[in-house]
Amino acid sequence: YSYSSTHKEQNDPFSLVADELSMVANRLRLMVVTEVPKLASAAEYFFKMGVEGKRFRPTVLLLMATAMNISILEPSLRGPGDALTKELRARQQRIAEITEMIHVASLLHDDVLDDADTRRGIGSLNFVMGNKLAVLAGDFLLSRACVALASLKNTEVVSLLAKVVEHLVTGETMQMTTTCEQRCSMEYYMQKTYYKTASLISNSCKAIALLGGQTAEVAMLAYEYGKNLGLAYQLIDDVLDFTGTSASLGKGSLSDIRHGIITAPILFAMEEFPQLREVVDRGFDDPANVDLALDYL
Ligand code: GRG
Repeated sequence: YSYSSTHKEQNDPFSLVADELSMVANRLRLMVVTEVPKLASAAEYFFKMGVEGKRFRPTVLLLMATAMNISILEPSLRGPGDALTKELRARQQRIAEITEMIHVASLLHDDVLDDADTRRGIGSLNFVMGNKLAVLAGDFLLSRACVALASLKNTEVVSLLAKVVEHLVTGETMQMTTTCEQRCSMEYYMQKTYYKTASLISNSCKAIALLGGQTAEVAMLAYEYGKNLGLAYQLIDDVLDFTGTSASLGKGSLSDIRHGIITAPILFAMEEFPQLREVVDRGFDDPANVDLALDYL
């Protein structure tokens, strides 16, 4: 990574972390090595080249690390070559890897819960290897993530990311609520979205700050930034589910509504058309009801 950005980097900030992202990808592949062949092929499934997804979380985390480390290091310490920078940065890279591993574990379990058959443009792991192995592979990734987390020997960071797993489970459970009375409010949606999506991003941003030796105040700002970014990311994801194509999404569109998941576009439409509430209350097991709801969007 470079401290004096070139013209190319000014136009494309992602190129600042491009090399590091491939290092993260390589390390992730090594982190899931196991001698049990079946488990090995399940665990490495979404870390293989070409199906690594958008890598949004590691990209954000490494860019945040780049921005923060410049601001705390004395000018004499700046530069990729010195020992302090390298050590600090290596620990922040571990957070990028652990975060991506927790994310992939949650995708594996999510696809089992939703009975989804595609992910990242290929067959989901449950579709290809079955539900049982997909659940076990998710558990295995979580365990490897925990071991990597513990090796950082920072109890605050361990608690932050351990709590995220509880949040993922909580958000997913909140999503299972069926009555419109409970779930058809923006407040409920935002809380669920924080747990399901933003908590991982916000807490890992905070971890980057803490491992970078930033003050508690800066760590809190990093958390707030990650929270808002995570909420925005999910809102966009929700809209894309209605507007995207199978090719751009890597899975079928309209999958949220078909799974009965109430997302922001429906909540906004409901504000304008209160009669949509009745349609939502009927549930979306009947495809005709999905079509009816789509008419309001
Ligand atoms: C045991 C870790 C664990 C979780 C269990 C299933 C579950 C509880 C949580 C699911 C959480 C989930 C899938 C939230 C959705 C977050 C989201 C926006 C996913 C899509 O992220 P992208 O678009 O995916 O960044 P890629 O494929 O690009 O990485």
